[in-house]
Amino acid sequence: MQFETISVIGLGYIGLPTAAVFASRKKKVIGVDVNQHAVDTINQGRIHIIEPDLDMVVQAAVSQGYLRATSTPESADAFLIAVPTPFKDGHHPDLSYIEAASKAIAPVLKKGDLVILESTSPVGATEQMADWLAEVRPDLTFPQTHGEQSDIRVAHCPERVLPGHVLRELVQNDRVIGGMSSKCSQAAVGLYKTFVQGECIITNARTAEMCKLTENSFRDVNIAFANELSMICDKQGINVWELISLANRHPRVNILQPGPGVGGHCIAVDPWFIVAATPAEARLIRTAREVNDAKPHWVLNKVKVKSGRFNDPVIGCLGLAFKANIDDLRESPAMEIVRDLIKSGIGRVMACEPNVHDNFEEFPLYDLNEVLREADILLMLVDHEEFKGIDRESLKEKVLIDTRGVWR
Ligand code: SAJ
Repeated sequence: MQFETISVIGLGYIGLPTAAVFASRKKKVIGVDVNQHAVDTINQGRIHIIEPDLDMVVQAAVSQGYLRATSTPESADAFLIAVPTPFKDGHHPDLSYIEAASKAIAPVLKKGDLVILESTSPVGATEQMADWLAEVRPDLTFPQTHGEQSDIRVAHCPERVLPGHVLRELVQNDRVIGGMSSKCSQAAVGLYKTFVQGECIITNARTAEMCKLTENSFRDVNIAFANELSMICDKQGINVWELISLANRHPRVNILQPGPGVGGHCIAVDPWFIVAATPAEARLIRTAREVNDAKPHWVLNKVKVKSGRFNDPVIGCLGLAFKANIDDLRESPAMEIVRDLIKSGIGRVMACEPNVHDNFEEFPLYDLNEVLREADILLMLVDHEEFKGIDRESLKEKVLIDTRGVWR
């Protein structure tokens, strides 16, 4: 099957790199986004998100005429939907972006087209998407009613790239391909083989959906274990970092690292999709979410206790991003802690985030040296490279609270 033109719906952290990589393989790519600013920026050969090297790939793709962005879907041979799937009240998945995207592309579909859902989705979302497409296009046949004979092929192929390493992981990672029929899967493999060097492994759509949720829940549960250990060790007077490195010398033990909590828009969200669908069974997965969500409050309490001996302490907070060496503040536990500290009024808060430069107005940011000079209490929240070089000797007089093990 030949895919001359590929349309990517949603030009965010996943859609834009995917569109750019297809374009770099000399495919004609039409990127679609409801955000006019994103569309205009991309059409100027620039990017509206931060991801290493992506600017160069997009610049080349646009200037060579392979990538173009628009806010209105156009005809193509394959459509990839990469829109957000957040949760709404009660941690239930919100599929409204997928619904809007499917209804937007349905009018331009033609016989033989392939539609792929890439967004992380609860089990059943791909079938739901196919139903939305079929509602708008009763003149075409879909796999849920016509199986292998369907006019339109539909598959779920979840993205699994790590922010900060997206361009490499897009190409090198293995890819799970969950078609709604075997012809759907084969078509999707054909498309991804344009650039994927990893293996493309075929399964059905529901298993592919669950696979992505499982990967992120696995990580969440394991981080929760580390976070729980850190709180146990604190009570027992044991250095958790030393403990974990010792336990990890066992050939079958591999504990992750504790932190101030779990952030980002994936690991803190996706496990809830499993819990929402099977609440009675997903007890461990729910508890892990609760343990990780409670960790920022535990850290805040630690600061309050340590502040007790000062009158009006200066509290230096190192890092705001959701993990090291990025600028992404979404769902960041460090942000939550700093906000709550400011609200608590227990002292003067000086926050430092070397990766955020402009357009940050929520509270003042300070230079690292200024924070190191003035703080009575130093709270390490993100293990950015800049903080690893801090001279420990110069901190002798300060109270240190290290949520990341930088000063282990
Ligand atoms: N974290 C810890 N301790 C650790 C590892 C991570 O506290 O030992 C924290 C981080 O500080 C951060 C959060 O967990 O706050 C998540 O960071 P991460 O690096 O584990 O993951 P993300 O959210 O950047 O990307 C994840 C990846 N999933 C897995 O590794 C299973 C990525 O491959 C997915 O594509 C991505 O979610 C996604 O889009 O779903």
